[in-house]
Amino acid sequence: MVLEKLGSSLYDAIRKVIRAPVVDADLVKELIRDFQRALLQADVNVQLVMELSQNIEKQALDEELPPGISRREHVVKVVYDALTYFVGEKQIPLDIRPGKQNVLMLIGIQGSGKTTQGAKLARYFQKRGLKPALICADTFRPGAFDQLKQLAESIKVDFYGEPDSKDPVKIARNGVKTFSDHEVVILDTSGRHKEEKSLIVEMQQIAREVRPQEIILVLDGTIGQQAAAQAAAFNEATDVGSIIIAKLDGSARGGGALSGVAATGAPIKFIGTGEKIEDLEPFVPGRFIGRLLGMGDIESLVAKVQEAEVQVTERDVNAMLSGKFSLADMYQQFEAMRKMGPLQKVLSMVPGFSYQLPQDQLDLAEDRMDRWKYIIESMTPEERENPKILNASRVRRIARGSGTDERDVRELIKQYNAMRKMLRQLKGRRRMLRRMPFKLG
Ligand SMILES: Nc1nc2c(ncn2[C@@H]2O[C@H](COP(=O)(O)OP(=O)(O)O)[C@@H](O)[C@H]2O)c(=O)[nH]1
Ligand SMILES: [Mg+2]
Repeated sequence: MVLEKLGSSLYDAIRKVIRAPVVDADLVKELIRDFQRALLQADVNVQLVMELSQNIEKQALDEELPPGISRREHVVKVVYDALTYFVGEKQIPLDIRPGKQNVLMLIGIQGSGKTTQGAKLARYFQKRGLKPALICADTFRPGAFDQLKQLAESIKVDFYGEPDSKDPVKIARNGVKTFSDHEVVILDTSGRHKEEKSLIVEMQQIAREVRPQEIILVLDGTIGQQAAAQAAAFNEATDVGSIIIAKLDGSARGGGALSGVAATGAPIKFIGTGEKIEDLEPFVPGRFIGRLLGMGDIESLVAKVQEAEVQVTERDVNAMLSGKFSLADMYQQFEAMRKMGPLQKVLSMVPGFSYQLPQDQLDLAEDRMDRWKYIIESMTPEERENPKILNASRVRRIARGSGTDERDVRELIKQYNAMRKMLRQLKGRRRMLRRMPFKLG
């Protein structure tokens, strides 16, 4: 199977955006192609990939930028959202019914971290007031019994095993019976190698025997591209209910883990972040994506974009007042205004500035915003930046394109000129105010 490291190819794609001097439509399209390729190569469902990439393209290109946010930041945020959606929007807890016996069966290849995560899980639920127990059904690995027994003793969790038995199905059955009054019964199994037929059969027999509440696949977060194949093999043999990614401490980005998720469709519920028994954390999708993309500060970037989506910053108002005010800016201001209230309120955010705009102008702006938006949308970027070039034939074309009247288009231009003039006046007035030796209210 030809599988690329999903994580790293996505990372490369994102890097392109981060490094590019200009983020334009072409670059966004290229990014989306990279994104599709990466996901398809990881055997992600074609329909899901198409859905995701359509969303990304639509949002990255069509959505108006929140004030103060660059196209670049916006694109990163959109991709981030898509990936977050992909690994799950929020953390999904392990559903334990208190007061009842819940059997959790751990599967995964040898060395992936099953035994360690099993003990960590026991500790995790013990700290939350539940009664856990550990069962060693690994009769293959020498020392498996002692390893889990010692871990169980170190956290004072009840343990069951049969050191001399070679029958894991029987051990599992006896253990589950022994712990009938325990709430979280964690069953550790042998790993060996994923392609070993007898392992698969053994796993299926144990599952059939004890009917676990949930089968948890433990994946090694450092294995990269093998994760998808491994996860797929286990998922074919059993019903993988959730995933724990172990060894996500250190430098592992866990890109393979994402393909593991893709291969099984099962959610990641925990990550192992160290060898110690306390090193288990509920999986937080956002944090994982940040790590996957190799962007430590992605969460603050996302927070910044989210904030800007509902707030017009003082900087934007200043930029608007500084004279460079295009139709594109006007459009953006309309968008922002709708989200936060009237323009008067926007302007009132500028310190030391109190000027009442004529109310009829504000009303007019708000009433006709929708029509104006259609009109501006029908313009070329050049026309938006430099409305002076709007001659009669352009006005005709825009009116037709936006489903409005030529009169509406001319009215918009007139309104735009009026606003620009007004803003220039405000700017002069503000400068004057600043020169005053004392504050004028
Ligand atoms: N750094 C790190 N090492 C881990 C983690 N989980 C397990 N290990 C180590 O990985 C090795 C294999 O773990 P083990 O639980 O025995 O794997 P099993 O064969 O699947 O049961 C051991 O040396 C563990 O200490 C983890 O989250 N981080
Ligand atoms: Mg083990």
